[in-house]
Amino acid sequence: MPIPPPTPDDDLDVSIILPAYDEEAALGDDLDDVQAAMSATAYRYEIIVVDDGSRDRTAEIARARPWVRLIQHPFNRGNGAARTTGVRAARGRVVIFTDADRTYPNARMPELMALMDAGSDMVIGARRVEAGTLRVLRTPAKWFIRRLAEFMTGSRIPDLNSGLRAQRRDATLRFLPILPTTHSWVSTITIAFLGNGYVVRYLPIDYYPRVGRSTFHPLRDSYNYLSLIVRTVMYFNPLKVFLPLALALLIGGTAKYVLIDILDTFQTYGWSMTLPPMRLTTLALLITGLQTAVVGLLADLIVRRTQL
Ligand SMILES: Nc1nc2c(ncn2[C@@H]2O[C@H](COP(=O)(O)OP(=O)(O)OP(=O)(O)O)[C@@H](O)[C@H]2O)c(=O)[nH]1
Ligand SMILES: [Mg+2]
Repeated sequence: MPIPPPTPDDDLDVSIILPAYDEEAALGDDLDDVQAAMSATAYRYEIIVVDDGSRDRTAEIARARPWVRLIQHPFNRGNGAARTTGVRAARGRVVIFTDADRTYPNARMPELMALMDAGSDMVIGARRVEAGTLRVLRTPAKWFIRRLAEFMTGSRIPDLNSGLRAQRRDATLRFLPILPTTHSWVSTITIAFLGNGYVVRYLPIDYYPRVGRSTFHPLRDSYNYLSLIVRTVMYFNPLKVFLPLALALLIGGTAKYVLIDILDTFQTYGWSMTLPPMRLTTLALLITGLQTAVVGLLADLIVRRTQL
């Protein structure tokens, strides 16, 4: 049964968003899978394709399906920008994301919704295996960022940047201003939810090799990845990194003064009642430690004051 186009004040249960950039090889099959899975449920839903400035037949394939809402970026703005556009346009109280490259089991979407209805704020399809393009490069990088995010949020994260996920739209809107236009959008929103006390659950899923050309670029995406690390540290809980760092520098400086500066001086010139002057490196360690602590406290203050 074709879905009537949503009216402005239409309150739907869920909006399924597919960001798509040159995905003519896969988009049609993904859309049909999503439609087959969701039309078998009682949910009131819409399917949104955000065409991110594709140069191939991506838009045409979406238009060929009247039950798809097609939103187009005039030029390529990035995977994250496409997701932000989708969330802004969505009318569902929940938004579900999936990629348009046949890599995710879209038939599992009703299970994501069931877990949302059971009181989750976000449900992530946790991939059992990594099958992404150039996975030898990506696996260690992904492992490090996942462990950093686990340390920062104090929670176990089986999969940080899975593209198949469901999340509350109202909570997502809160964080849109800090979300990047790049691939790091999904990792950042996961950390934002975990860092602000939302309930995040995981659903183990399979992950399939991509259909169509990948635009993963090791250098560009490694840079984005580094900025993700900085953002992860600075946005949600800076003290968790700055304080241990400051303490290490202060303890290191103090230890050096006692065990090297003082002992060295006394061994050379004999014991005296006055403490010897600090050496330059000791001073540098202690001052850097103090500065790191102050920067950490300031960053924490800013995070707390601007808590979204
Ligand atoms: N790469 C890329 N994907 C985009 C962009 N805009 C939208 N997308 C879509 O975002 C989704 C995820 O992007 P992918 O390139 O598949 O990212 P990935 O899954 O990490 O990488 P692969 O292993 O190559 O599939 C896909 O549906 C893309 O079509 C963009 O500017 N660049
Ligand atoms: Mg992909």
